[in-house]
Amino acid sequence: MKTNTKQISKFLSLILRHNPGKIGLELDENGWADVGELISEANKYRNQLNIETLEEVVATNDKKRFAFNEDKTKIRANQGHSIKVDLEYTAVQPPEFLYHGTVGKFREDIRRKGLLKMSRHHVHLSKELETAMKVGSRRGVPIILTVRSGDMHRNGIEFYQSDNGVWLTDTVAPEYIEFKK
Ligand code: HQG
Repeated sequence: MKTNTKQISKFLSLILRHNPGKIGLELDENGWADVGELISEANKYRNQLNIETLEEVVATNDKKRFAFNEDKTKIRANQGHSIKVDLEYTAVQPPEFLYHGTVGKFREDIRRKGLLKMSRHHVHLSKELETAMKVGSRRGVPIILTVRSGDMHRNGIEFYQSDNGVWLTDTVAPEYIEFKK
C-alpha cells in the first residue's frame, strides 16, 4: 500500500504537537489522542486516514515521531510539542558530550544566552554528529555546537531521552557549550 505518509506525518505533527483544536480534537494530559476520534475528525478535513495508514506512518516514520499505546487505541507524538503535555520522561544520565546543530546567524545569541528551548518543551540534542548536521541543515549551512553534558549532569542538571532517542534538557548555559572558531 502506498499512501502519502510524508503528508500524513506532517498533518499528525501539526495536530499532535501543536494544534489539536484545529480539527476539534483534545489530547489528554500525557499528549494522547484517541485513535478513533482522530480518524473521524481528521477525515472531515482529509481523506485516507484510517488505522492502516496510521500504523504505516508510526512504523515507517524516519524519526519515529509518533507512538501508539499498547492496544493501539491511543496515539501521541514522541517529542517536539509546543502545547503543554506531560510525556512522563524520567531523568537519565547523558553521554559526556552531546551535539546541537544550528546555523551561524544564531551563534552570537547562543554565545550570550546559551541554548534556549524556544517554542519547544526542551532543547534538543543528539549523540550523533550526523543527526546534528541534519538538524542544522534544515535552516541553512549547519554549524555544530558541542555540549558538555557530562559536566552539566554532574552539576545537577537533568537530561531526558525521548522515545525516539533525542536527548532533551531545559537549557544549556553558555559555559557548557564549545564553539569552534
Ligand atoms: C536556535 C526537528 C538564538 C536553535 C529536528 C534552533 C530536531 C537559538 C532554533 C528537532 C537560541 C530552535 C529540534 C538562542 C537556540 N538564540 N537561537 N539563545 N537557542 N536557538 O526547531 O533543535 O522534524 O525548536 O539552535 O530534526 O532546531 O520536529 O529546535 O536552530 O530533532 O521531529 O533556535 O526538530 O525534528 O529550533 O530542532 P527548533 P532544533 P522534527
